[in-house]
Amino acid sequence: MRSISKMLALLAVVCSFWLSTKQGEAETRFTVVDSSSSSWVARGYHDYTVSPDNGWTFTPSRNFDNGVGFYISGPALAGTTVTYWRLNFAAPFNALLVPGEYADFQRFPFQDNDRPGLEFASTGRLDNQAAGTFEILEATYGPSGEVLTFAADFIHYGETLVERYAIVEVRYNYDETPPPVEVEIDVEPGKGGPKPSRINLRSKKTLPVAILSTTDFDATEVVAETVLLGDPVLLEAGSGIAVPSVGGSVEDVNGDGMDDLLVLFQISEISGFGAVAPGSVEVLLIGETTSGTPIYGFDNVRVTPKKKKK
Ligand SMILES: [Ca+2]
Ligand SMILES: [Ca+2]
Repeated sequence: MRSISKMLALLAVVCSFWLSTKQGEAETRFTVVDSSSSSWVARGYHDYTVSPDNGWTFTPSRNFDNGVGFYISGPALAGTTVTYWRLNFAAPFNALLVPGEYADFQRFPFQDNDRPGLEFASTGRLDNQAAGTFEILEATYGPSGEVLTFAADFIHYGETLVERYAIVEVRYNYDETPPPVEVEIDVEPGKGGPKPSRINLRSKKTLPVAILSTTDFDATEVVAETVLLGDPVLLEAGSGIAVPSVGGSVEDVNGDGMDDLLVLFQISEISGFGAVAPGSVEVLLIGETTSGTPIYGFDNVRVTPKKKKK
């Protein structure tokens, strides 16, 4: 069993590794996916997106119904006249806004106590009444309740008329990458039993590593081309670089009736890039599934030749 503190240290390695490969994916934008020309607020805009990239400012706030508001302003895009959008979301009963679907809203702040509320306004325009549904994908808050990250999609019917529709998405510091999932891996499956498998750094062969399926996880969904392997200690120290797999195949390596993914690494590359070195006792494997979920797993190893004595 791995101790908690060691586990946390390893997780920190995984996370810093992920940040280094995934940074810059947090997204801030306001998009009118589509709207009808009779939508008073969205004005028939479609495929319309503003973001900090084109000089727009996103200012989140907390509204008096315990919900979340946004004031989004900037220079009008070519062919449009809007210089600000205003949004206010609220859950029924003044509850904290959390991820989920909020059907059948009314216009904020005039919604009934047991109904969700949404305000959707643009430069000089606001409907008297509104209907529709919004979905909160993410809402996270800081210590004083300030909005840290937020993502929502909604369909808005101006004056409650479905022909006056607008389909809108808002993202604020939102990172769509799902959190990493720990998976079970086995270096050189079937060899050495429960003992750590041996890696001979002088070998010209490939090193097979199995990513094992469980009832909760289908390893065959891992994309072999995304899989990297290295000693977490060396990766964190920056003295080694994780190496990519050179191929993968689907087979049930442990005979439990569930297909696993067997990925191969060129041992000469592992050695050449210092991904594993004499003295390594553990390897970290990372990768992604077809749906983009990051995965990681650890296995103990023994490495030969051993470190030279000084
Ligand atoms: Ca093994
Ligand atoms: Ca299996």
